[in-house]
Amino acid sequence: MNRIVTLDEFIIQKQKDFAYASGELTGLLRDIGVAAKIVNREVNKAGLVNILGEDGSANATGDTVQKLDMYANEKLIDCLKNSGECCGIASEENESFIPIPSVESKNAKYVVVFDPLDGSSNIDVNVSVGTIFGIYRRISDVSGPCEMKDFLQKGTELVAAGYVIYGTSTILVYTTGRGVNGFTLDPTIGEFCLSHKDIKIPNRGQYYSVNQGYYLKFDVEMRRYIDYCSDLNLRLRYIGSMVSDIHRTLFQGGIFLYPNTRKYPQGKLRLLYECNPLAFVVEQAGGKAITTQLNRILDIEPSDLHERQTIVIGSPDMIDEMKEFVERYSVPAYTKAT
Ligand code: AMP
Ligand code: P6P
Repeated sequence: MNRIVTLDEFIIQKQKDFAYASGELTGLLRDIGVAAKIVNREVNKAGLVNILGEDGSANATGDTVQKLDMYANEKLIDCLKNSGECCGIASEENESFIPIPSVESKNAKYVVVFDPLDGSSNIDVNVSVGTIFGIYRRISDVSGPCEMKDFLQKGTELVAAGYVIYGTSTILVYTTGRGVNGFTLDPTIGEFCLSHKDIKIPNRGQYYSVNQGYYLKFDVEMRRYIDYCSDLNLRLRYIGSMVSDIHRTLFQGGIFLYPNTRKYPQGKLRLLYECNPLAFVVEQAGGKAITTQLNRILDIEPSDLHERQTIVIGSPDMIDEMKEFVERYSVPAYTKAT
């Protein structure tokens, strides 16, 4: 019987690979683990207390806010504010970034981006939802408060990234650029325990994941690739919760696509706190993550906290095949029908 390795033990162990490390990143990662446990507690009992449903407001990006969204957002912000290792936060739920005063953050050198509860429209029907996070080293002068440029960094600058999926079990998956590991929450001891060591995505899988309802609104090259997946008898799996769809893709192989549509000409998913962190994890597991224009997600220079991006992410061989379809069938923009 393998000895239990808790998330805290694992994080502390990994710090030893960096003799010069002060323990700041370790502290921040552990605080994210604590926040995940707090959010998990409420997600698991959401049906029993009055935090289901909508709170009637809209968030910074116009999406209807679920009560659990706001709860998760508040808990994550509280944990990071108290951490002392984070000097600023950017959340899907907040229009601008949240500087954490140096008296609390001891001139910390990290900023955190997160989607506190992705897929939250599924909460009321008991479908898995998730938290997505990314950690950057600040690039502004440490003597002052954090600045917008600390958050608008390319995904290649991420120091760490990961997600928590609140499903049949609660699993935290993260990377710091040296592989990907997964930790399952054991509620009997209240600890995330190492359950998926050194995760590697299969080179290809039997699933493709896309909202088929938008098929007729996709560009021709996307429709041709989706037809190809269907011709191969691949199985369509689309949960409508990005963390859940990516988690399945990571473990079983496959490809997830959210192309541009008329409603979302830039794509729907957010670059900073959805696409980049998940792209970092999937690339570290041996997968690929590109836009429908074939640009590497992690290389994109963000210009806005909430900018949207098209994304195709998953098994490397399947991404390569999809690229061939784009190269073969894409029509130059000036000839595309509006
Ligand atoms: P720190 O002094 O704690 O901010 O760590 C400095 C750098 O060492 C971090 O930015 C990481 O690149 C690396 N590092 C420190 N602690 C850890 C850890 N627990 N896991 C992975 N990398 C770490
Ligand atoms: P659609 C959830 O609202 C979300 O942001 C992602 O979690 C999910 O992948 C996507 O939107 C689903 O969008 O347009 O297919 O309902």
